[in-house]
Amino acid sequence: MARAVQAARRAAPAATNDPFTADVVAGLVAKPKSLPPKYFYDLAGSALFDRITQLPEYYPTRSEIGILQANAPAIASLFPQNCALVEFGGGTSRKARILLGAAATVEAYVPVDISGDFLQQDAAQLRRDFPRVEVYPLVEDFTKPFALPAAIAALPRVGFFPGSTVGNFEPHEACKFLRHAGTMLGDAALFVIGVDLVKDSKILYDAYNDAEGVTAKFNLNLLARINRELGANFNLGAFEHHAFYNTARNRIEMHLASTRRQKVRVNGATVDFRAGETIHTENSYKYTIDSFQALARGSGWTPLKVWTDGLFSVHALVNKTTEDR
Ligand code: AVJ
Repeated sequence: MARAVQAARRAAPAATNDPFTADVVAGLVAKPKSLPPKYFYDLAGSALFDRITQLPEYYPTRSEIGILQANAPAIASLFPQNCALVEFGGGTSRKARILLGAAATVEAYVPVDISGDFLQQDAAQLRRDFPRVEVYPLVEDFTKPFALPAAIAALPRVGFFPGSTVGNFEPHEACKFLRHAGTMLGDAALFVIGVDLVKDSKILYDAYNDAEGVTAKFNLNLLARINRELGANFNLGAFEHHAFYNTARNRIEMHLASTRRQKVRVNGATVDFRAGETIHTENSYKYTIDSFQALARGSGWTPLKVWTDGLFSVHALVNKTTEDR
């Protein structure tokens, strides 16, 4: 964010029409305290996430890329001719490139991301690398309904939602998201979704508690971002990264735990913390192949095919009205 904008925000608090401010304040006055994980990805957070994807303990990115590379022709063979590929959360097109390389008739690519920082830059490089593909970047929060560009109105659509980002939703929210996506992508739509699998809890624990501490930095950067953008005074030394696997609910939980009793000023409000009190910053739900297919069926999609390496899964779903593919 531009320095002038930061200064203006500091001078004039309570800009409640800004969703970031409103969500942060609401999350910190709630009991228990929580913050939405979509706000992890400012410039610093995106760079930290990129480091996470390269950690030895963090298998999901490597697994998913391996699955996509090994099965790209099979996945692309399910695409309708001359389709538009719509990626939810397409901050970097690294994974979409694998599909674009294998699907020769894709006419348009629409990356949708809450942060515009990388979108435009990445779009320019994509246009050079795939001259046959029209690129229409959309800066939108895909957890809320949004409109697709008019330019792709006449094309059949393929949704792409990699990274197991679907695991950030509560299962009932994932259902709502899948239904919205079905309406938006239309009757002939295919949906390719990456989903992390339930597995040995030690492997899951280590993936979110890396030895180098990058995941801790990524989690704490949320407080640093709130300090930077909302002029808050979180003491980053007085909060700790806590991540654990909740076996009963099949999810990794990330929290920031206050190491002591303290008060924090945020946008004109004072937030009290008890010693040990946490801010719940992320859920990362894990599914079995069956449990995800059941969720998809209950959300208006028919499972068509699934590819897995035993750690991660990539599902192809088809919008229910077109089962005769
Ligand atoms: C991008 C949501 C899939 O849950 O594994 C990585 C984010 N958080 N390490 C995940 C994340 C901590 C990631 N997703």
